[in-house]
Amino acid sequence: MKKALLTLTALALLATTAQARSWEDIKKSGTIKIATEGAFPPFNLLKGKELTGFEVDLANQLAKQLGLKVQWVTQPFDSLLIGLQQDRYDFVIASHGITPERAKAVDFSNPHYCTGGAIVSRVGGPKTAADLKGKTVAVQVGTTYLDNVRKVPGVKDVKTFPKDTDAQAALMAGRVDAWVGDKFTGLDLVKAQKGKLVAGSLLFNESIGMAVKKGNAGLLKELNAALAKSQSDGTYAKLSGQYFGTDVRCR
Ligand code: LYS
Repeated sequence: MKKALLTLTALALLATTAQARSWEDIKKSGTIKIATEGAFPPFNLLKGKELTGFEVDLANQLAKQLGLKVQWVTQPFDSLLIGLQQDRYDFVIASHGITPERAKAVDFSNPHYCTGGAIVSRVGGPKTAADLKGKTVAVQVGTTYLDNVRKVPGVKDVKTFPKDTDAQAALMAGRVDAWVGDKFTGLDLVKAQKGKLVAGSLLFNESIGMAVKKGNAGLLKELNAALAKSQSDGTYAKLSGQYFGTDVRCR
């Protein structure tokens, strides 16, 4: 926790320096540089050289609408917002929950989907927050899952992993009692491990947004406008249906 807080403080400081590319600069160049994690199915996943997922398709559609080509960058989840501060790309779409701490360091778009953090365990394992008492829980580092599991009273140990898939593997291998992660990821995981894993209850809800460098209001306005259009003209609903069988926009 201490480390996460320090990192965010450092980010807030950095936010006041270096210049982000303005909307005019991006438009003139014809290409927008977007960063994601590439290790978070079904939202963003790098398979070989192919980047897929709901957020990847959505961002590609938004860029197309804005008349821009896309250059993708993938890097570990916990360094994505730092890279944004260093002007390594124009925005991040990587399932970041909109939290007050993060909002001190970056500016968030209107939410591009709504979700929650859910508990998954092996059959017979903990299913509710109360069940987590005395248990060991696996989560990805730098996430809202970590922050929220820490708030559950009586949890014995929280083990952090660089990637969400590593945290899931720890659950499957029996090294922890439960995994806390995205509810849609959890559903896919339980389906893939049919009969071995069970979905427990939701620990918290969150709105997910795209992040731009603090103060990059021009780019934020364009992204919000493109998202609103996609949500009103049926593009978003169609894409969401393909990935989730339901419309995941915030309501
Ligand atoms: N939604 C969670 C968060 O905001 C996790 C997102 C990405 C996990 N690979 O921290």
